[in-house]
Amino acid sequence: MTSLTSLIHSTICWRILKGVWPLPQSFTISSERYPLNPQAFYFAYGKQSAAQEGCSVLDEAFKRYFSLIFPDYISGRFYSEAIFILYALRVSAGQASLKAETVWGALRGLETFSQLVYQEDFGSYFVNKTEIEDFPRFQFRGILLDTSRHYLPVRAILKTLDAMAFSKFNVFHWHIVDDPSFPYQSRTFPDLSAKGAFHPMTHIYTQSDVRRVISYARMRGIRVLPEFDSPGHTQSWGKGQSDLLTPCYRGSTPSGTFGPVNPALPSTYKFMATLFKEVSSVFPDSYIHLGGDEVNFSCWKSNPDVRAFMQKMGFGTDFTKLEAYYMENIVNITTALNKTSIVWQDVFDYHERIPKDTVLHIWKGDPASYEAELSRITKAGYRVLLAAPWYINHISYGQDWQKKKIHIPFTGTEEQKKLVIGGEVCMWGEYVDATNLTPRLWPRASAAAERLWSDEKQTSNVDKAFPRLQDFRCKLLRRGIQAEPLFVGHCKHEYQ
Ligand code: CP6
Repeated sequence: MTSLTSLIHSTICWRILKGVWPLPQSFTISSERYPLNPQAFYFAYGKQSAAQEGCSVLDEAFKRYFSLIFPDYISGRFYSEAIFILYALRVSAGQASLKAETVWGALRGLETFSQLVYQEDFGSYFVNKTEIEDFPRFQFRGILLDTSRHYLPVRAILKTLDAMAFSKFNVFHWHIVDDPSFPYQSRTFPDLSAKGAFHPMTHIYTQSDVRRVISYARMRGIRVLPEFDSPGHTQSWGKGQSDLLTPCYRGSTPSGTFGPVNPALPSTYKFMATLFKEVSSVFPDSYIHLGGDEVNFSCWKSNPDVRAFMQKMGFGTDFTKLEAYYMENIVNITTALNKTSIVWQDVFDYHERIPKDTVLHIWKGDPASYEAELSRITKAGYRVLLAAPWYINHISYGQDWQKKKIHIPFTGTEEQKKLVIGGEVCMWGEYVDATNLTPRLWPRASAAAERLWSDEKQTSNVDKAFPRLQDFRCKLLRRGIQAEPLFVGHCKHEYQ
């Protein structure tokens, strides 16, 4: 088997390899190429395959990938049968086989296959003799979208899910509500969106919208992780749920403004238990994100009832104890609902009495500080998710995609290393809505996707990655994703 690096350099494989993103873990590709005739091409389930026709995930994927592979081909017949480890892909004369243990592995393999097919100048399709065995480096490869700072129409979310599948992302972290607006239409508390959304009819996600997003994501092998961030970041919640937020005081009288969720009232926990019961049934994923970040203590400090509660609980004047108490209660609520909690790193920083299966999400700081945090959290035995290196909403002049290829830092034992479950690209929404979401995400997020999928040694050289990413970006354009250019150049099929 030829080594991967020499393959990247060999001219034979140049055009083929340069379009496959993220790079498979092992790869042999030959100069022998086969023409593909869309009229004769079909997918079929292997005789030995456990999945057969009727498996909706793969039946639907075969249809999608047929059109992705043959973009110009219109009147094709489609056989809803097909062939095909995570996945092994072998392309030989007259037949390609894809083997996977799970339908999700088969989806990733279909994606790779679709990226291997290319078109000559006169339009005919080719694929080269190829053997691939592939698996992801991390199990959790996410993108966060923030639908509270700006409402994102469902179609913008679906488009993002399409593009996520092209880069092999598998988690959509839906930061659905926050201070500015509450667009989630709750069945049990309809006032939350009726009063807390930017608009009660047009700027909300109905139950059917949410179901549509979840099923669209599932068909592409993407889980939907909902975040209901509290006790901070909850200003919009207060509009539709009275007595939930803490009244702030000026001196001895309420000032008319409100702070974080009121942790001193039993009604708060009753409300949260009911809300999370609903959320855990609407979102089938085993994870729920509970937030817990950036709690400002000044309002709690100003409120005499909160201070009295602190005394009663023996917290003294340590407000981190109060926050810890609150988060513990919320985590217990979701644990009782059989869900695994994910919380922002702040929760670990306050205290270490959270259940050991809670996942900590690192979002703060420069490489030195998140590396230290990574080391502390894994030393305590918790699993972590890394978001800090990939703030995609931050932009700077030049080729800043290269920064997204950041080396994943690590100082610690092998045991600690295994606790890093993956990473996430965060698109905070202060300056992003449907007009600029796609070009800001793509192809920059793809750089992070490759870090999360591929072998780091094989893919860390940015000069070598550049032409592959440029080609991948053209592929995104060809597939209708308005991905921004990396640098000077052109695509054979420009965006229209
Ligand atoms: N919103 C929420 C945000 C941020 C966080 N939580 C945030 C803060 C600072 C930066 C990036 C994001 N906008 N709810 C922190 C997780 Cl630099």
